[in-house]
Amino acid sequence: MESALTARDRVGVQDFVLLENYNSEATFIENLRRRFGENLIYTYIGSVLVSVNPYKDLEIYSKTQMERYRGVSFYEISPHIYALSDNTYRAMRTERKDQCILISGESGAGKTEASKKILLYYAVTCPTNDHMATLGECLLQSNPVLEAFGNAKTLKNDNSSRFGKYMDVQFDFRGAPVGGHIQNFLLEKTRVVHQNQGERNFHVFYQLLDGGDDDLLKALDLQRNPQNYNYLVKGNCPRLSSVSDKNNWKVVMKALSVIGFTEEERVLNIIASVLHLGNTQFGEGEEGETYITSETQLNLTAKLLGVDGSALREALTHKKLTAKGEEMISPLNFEQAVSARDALAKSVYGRTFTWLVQKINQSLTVKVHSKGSSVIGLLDIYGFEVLQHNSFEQFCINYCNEKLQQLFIELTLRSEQEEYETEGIAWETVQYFDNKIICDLIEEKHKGIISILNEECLRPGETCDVSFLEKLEDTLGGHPHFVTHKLANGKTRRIMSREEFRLLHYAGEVNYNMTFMNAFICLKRIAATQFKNSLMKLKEILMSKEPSYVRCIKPNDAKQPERFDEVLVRHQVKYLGLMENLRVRRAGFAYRRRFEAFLQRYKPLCPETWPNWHGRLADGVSTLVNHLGYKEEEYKLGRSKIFIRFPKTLFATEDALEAKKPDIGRKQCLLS
Ligand code: AOV
Ligand code: MG
Repeated sequence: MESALTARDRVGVQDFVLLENYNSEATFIENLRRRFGENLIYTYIGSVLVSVNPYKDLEIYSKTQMERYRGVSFYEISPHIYALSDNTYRAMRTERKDQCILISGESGAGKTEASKKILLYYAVTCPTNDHMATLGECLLQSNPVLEAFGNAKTLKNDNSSRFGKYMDVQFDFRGAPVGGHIQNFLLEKTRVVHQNQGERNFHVFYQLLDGGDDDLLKALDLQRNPQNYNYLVKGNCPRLSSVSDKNNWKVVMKALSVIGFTEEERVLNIIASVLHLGNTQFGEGEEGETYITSETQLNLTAKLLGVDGSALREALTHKKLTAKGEEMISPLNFEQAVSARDALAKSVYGRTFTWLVQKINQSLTVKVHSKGSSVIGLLDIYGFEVLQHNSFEQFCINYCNEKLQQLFIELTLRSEQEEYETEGIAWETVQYFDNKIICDLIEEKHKGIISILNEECLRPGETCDVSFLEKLEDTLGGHPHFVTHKLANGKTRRIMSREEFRLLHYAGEVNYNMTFMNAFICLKRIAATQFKNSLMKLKEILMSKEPSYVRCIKPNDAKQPERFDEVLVRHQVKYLGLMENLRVRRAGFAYRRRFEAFLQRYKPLCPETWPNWHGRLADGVSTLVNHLGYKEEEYKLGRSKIFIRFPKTLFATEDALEAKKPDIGRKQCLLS
């Protein structure tokens, strides 16, 4: 008893539902902090896994560790991403139901790392299918490739995902992975031509310059130093201290060959052409016409892109208009030519990325169809982010996070409610913030921001920023989550400029700047609608599966180990709704377990259930808890599960078990 309490004090509880004072945020955070201090980065809220980014390598992901978690029940062993992976896998196998794992948290909280650990767990521990021995390897190797092309250093994260990713892993009837499919969501293409101070372009550019051999660079007419390229200098950050671009280049090239990719040359030409495009300069003639200053540069870019030089020149300096059924060519001025060049670079890069995803998907296609196969889906999106200047892309990223939070709210509440209902247990409502109101604000038909954006872009005229903002004000003024410089009393809010609107997201306030939004709005009108539709579709896919959650928390903004910034953590605990999650979980009952599992674990404590109980399971549990002296208000028996109201009841039972079997030491597991 004594030593158990000490352990509990030192390392906290492994499941928040076991906290005595579960309504106290301070206790919640203290539990996280204690565990973090002991390198115990994982804690449960029931079946939800909370993970705090350690910002250092922990020795907890080895093959030996994987073996520890294989086939072991959640509560028998300390919390881990492997436990969640294993549990999900077993649920898929035993219940024959598709599963999904939803990973959320802000930028830098550890989502991508978590998703990689899950994939690694499956690749290593699942049986292999003879026909598809390499599939696990292909699944794993898709990561370095997609990260090279889709991740970049931002101020928040040195390896920030700049695209959303949903990956299905398909298993055959024996539980061997046999196929996979990746769906990518809106890549942040602006980064190709512009980076904020302290940020970088996508990793692949630097990897190629640092890691490509001399002959390759010569063939692509590239120089080693990234500072020579306009598209790589904007952030003033050519190197990363945390990783070696050179080594990663090797990793990416190897990964491409494992995947069976045969078109490296094409991809490299395109990457190089983007850099050359960035260095293409324009001059202004006497009559205001725009021309390209270096023909050699132009021809080189055209060659790499596989297009005709004069066609490229035309595309960069002229635009095609159709008036009254007739095509007209009109020259672009200097600024327009620069925008056309940047738009081309972004488009070429974006399409290459999508094409790469398609190629990877081909290598993951199920080649041997088997009956009774099921799927585990993994969602790893870009985290919520607030930058100094937030544009269309941040709007989409934050909208995506908003949707995911909504799904979490809907499903956790719904599943809890359903559980109490199916088990026939009375349900107590828990108050929580439902962010549906913000999702509606963005996506509702006719009056959501995306709809208004669409309407505005259909109107004739070149600029739509002012009228767009006015229209937003007309339609949404007074909405509790939408703010502009205009106050309800007709006065103006001084701290906001006339060019921005603010959304009060679930995770914080973000000002979106119209001058940044606008440059892309009409170009990306279709993108916004497509993005909205793809999120709707994604939601349907996820809703059809049994969800598990990983809620990632970022312990500090400095990307440092051992630092637990309470203010920052408290903010995340708040907006992720973890306290509400816990209250819902505890609404009435802290702990629940299926009859057979409960009996199996505690049957040594009662002579009538030991060594085996032969009657109805419910009667066995009833006999057992009567023997243990559970009082009526302490527990309830549902149809298939026992619900225990207070943690102390369970602790007492655990203590009794330990006293009975001191050598097993299972108690320690329950606590840490
Ligand atoms: P994110 O995916 O949540 O951010 P990452 O998974 O990329 O965040 O994590 C950021 C960095 O934190 C990693 O590059 C690691 O250095 C470190 N890290 C995260 N999890 C662990 C772990 N379990 N063990 C050790 N180090 C870890 V973003 O994609 O920016 O939203 O958009
Ligand atoms: Mg990520």
